[in-house]
Amino acid sequence: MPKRHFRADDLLPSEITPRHVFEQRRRLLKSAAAGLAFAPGVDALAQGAGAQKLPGRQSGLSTMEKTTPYKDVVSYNNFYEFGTEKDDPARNAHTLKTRPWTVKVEGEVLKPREFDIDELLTLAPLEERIYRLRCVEGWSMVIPWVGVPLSELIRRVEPTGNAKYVEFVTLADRAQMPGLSSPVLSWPYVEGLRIDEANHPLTLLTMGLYGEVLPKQSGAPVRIVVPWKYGFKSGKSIVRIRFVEKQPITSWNRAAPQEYGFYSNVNPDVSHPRWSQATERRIGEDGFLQRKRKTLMFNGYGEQVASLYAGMDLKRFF
Ligand SMILES: Nc1nc2c(c(=O)[nH]1)N[C@H]1C(S)=C(S)[C@@H](COP(=O)(O)O)O[C@H]1N2
Ligand SMILES: [Mo]
Repeated sequence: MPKRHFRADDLLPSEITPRHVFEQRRRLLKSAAAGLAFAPGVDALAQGAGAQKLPGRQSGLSTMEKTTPYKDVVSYNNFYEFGTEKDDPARNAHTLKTRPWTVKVEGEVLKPREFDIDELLTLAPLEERIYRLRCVEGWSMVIPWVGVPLSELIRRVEPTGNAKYVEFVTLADRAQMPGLSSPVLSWPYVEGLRIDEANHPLTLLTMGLYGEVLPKQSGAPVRIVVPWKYGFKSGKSIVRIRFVEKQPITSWNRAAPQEYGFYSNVNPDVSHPRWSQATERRIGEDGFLQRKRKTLMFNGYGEQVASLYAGMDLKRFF
């Protein structure tokens, strides 16, 4: 049987749950079989003591694709605040202090306020959503994230009519983040979405993965996950969310405007100036015989998000 790429929209929720439960059971069995192999690995290095559980109810928005092994999810990261090599964040992020933690929400809102991390965990019932994440560099993973729709936060601060965009600002503390001494990007790391993208039900305010609180290298204690955009739109370790009228200047856009546009929707038809975006390498299944996967428009989430861009020339607004 030819392999196919499952998409969230191919599936009825009733088909998803049993398979997912099955996979989770298999995961547990595997980790049990591996004994303590999980515990003292790379993750433990960055995380300190054993990770705290953070289960979420399974979401019908999950993909049915095979999830990327946990060890790969926590050892192959982009988090330039902790270095630019893929294994730097797992080695260096242990210095990040994730509690206490607050996220300040401000700008064009009627109710500006701070949210404590514990409040973010109770904004709505936590959901586990298995989403693809595709990096602009051409690799991808499938990760069971745990979080709540970002719209749950947005609703509570009551954006004004001037709130056209949302800017996400990451922690920038030299004492905790050795990567800030490099000028590879302008710090703090800034990302942004149009308000309708931010309010889209797929946009997840994320506090965990694989049923645990986020490992530090994955953007603890809170990050955004926007599954139809290249990974860099999913800002990590967020401390400020600003509602603004003008399109924010994001860190990657500032660093290389011809290479990284504001929209950054996964789009196999728009090449990065230095490489094609037509295919991707799924982390964890690399191997000699592994063929590359075709990258899907909007990372496979077109059914849900294409309407956001109706009438827009996505080659111009890349
Ligand atoms: N603060 C911050 N957020 C960030 C980045 C970063 O360097 N700093 N890298 C981005 C990029 S390029 C990608 S691909 C994803 C990677 O997420 P992961 O390491 O959890 O897979 O995080 C994004 N969020
Ligand atoms: Mo990325």
